Amino acid sequence: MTTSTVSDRIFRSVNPADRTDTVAEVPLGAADALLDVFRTAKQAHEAWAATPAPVRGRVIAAFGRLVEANAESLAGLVTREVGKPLHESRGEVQEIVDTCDFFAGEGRRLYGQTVPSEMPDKQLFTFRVPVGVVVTITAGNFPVAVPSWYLVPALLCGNTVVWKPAEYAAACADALLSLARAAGVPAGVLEVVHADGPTTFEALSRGLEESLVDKVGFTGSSEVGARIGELCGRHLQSPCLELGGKNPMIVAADADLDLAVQGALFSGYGTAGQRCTSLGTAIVHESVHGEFVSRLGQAVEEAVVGDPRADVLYGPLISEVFAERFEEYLTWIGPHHRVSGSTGRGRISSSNPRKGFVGDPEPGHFYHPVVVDGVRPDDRLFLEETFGPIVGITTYGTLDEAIDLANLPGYGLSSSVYTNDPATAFGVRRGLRAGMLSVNNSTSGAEAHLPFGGNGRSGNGSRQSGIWVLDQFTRWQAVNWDYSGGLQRAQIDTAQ
Ligand code: UN1
Repeated sequence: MTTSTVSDRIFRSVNPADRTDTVAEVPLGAADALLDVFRTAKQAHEAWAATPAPVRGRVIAAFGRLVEANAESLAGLVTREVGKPLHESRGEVQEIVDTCDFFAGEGRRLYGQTVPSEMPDKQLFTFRVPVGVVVTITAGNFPVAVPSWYLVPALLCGNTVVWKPAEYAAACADALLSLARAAGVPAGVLEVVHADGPTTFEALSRGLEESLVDKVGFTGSSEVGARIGELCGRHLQSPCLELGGKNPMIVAADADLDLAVQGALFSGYGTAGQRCTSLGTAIVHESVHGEFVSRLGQAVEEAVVGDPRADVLYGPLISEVFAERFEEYLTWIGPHHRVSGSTGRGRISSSNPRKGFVGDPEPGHFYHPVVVDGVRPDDRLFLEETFGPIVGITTYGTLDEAIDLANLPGYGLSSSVYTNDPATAFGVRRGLRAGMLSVNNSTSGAEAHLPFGGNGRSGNGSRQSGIWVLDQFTRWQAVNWDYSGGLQRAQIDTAQ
């Protein structure tokens, strides 16, 4: 950020595992300062768009190589700043490398089409044109991988990018920016701004008004996503929205229950339940429900939680905000779901809060895993995204019932079904509104080159990753070239 973006407010990003280690102190920009950065990005756009796409692709390739070479320190920073276990942080960094691998090659494709004309001596073409300045606002749960899903394709397509990361992931953003600079991404082409939510919203609104912002990409809550969608809609823009999820897992009567429990453990409690793809509710066939509850209860009892530098299932929640919201859920659950043992119905959590804990739990935002059996369709736990280590369980009889339950919360991001029967798997595929479905795998862990995104409260149908995201960061331009020497009139001269 340029010095003009500095306001007098400093944000202190702290390690959520101990809440004393200061990871970064960043000045938060004022709206005027953000507008200055949008202008810088606007000015930089022409030259970057004129840079041949294969050359931009080489910059992306260099960026990927640098991220790979610095993977260990970047992963360590992710763990330190947002509390993700080191093995997951390494995976997150790998996701950037995969994204760069994919898009470096796209620099030599970025195909348009040649299209036949209705008329002789006329040729039609399509070209992909960069949209201009992309402003992307990202969350802290994937502080580097998910941002790379915006930055990498947007830059490759010839856009300039202003990235506003979550404040509590500021150091990760600055580290990624440094690697991008070292790889040859010029100043102005990619900028990071640090700001709070209201300031960002004000700057976005003015930036859209002054035609400084051509595309908004947002990953975060459905509520904020809806506000961004409204704002963009007023300027006839369609943002790329990647929002929340209440991701269902359907466990059919014929499911491999051990596999299903492993999937529930990973996607329900991995990342402390703070992925947009985290498991929300397991919808289990009534014939295997008792067995599933007992095996998941046991797995949860044995789970090791704690210091994210150790080999744990998950570490702390990312920050105060997440912890407060999760506390509120726990308080609500108290009177609504009675506690019972790990094999009965009701709320199950480790009886000894220190059991299986690595490190000192006192100062950090640590929470034990919770399983809530018997959630009903009108239950808050059934309907709302919790973003914490908690999984609800309910039962179904017929597949249609399971599909209705899975769609009921109104989200539509990820989903999974455990079955060995193709008719069940494809029946679920047809019936679910989710943008992503895993068969015999968990709701989390999408690969970096398939379309990622959701429907309903999970997004506006936009997709990230792979070739599909190119439609977010380019616009089609249609060209028709008439070399007949006469005026050929479409529809009129070709009418029979
Ligand atoms: C997110 O939580 O915002 O599929 C993204 C997954 C990861 C990405 C999650 N590859 O779980």
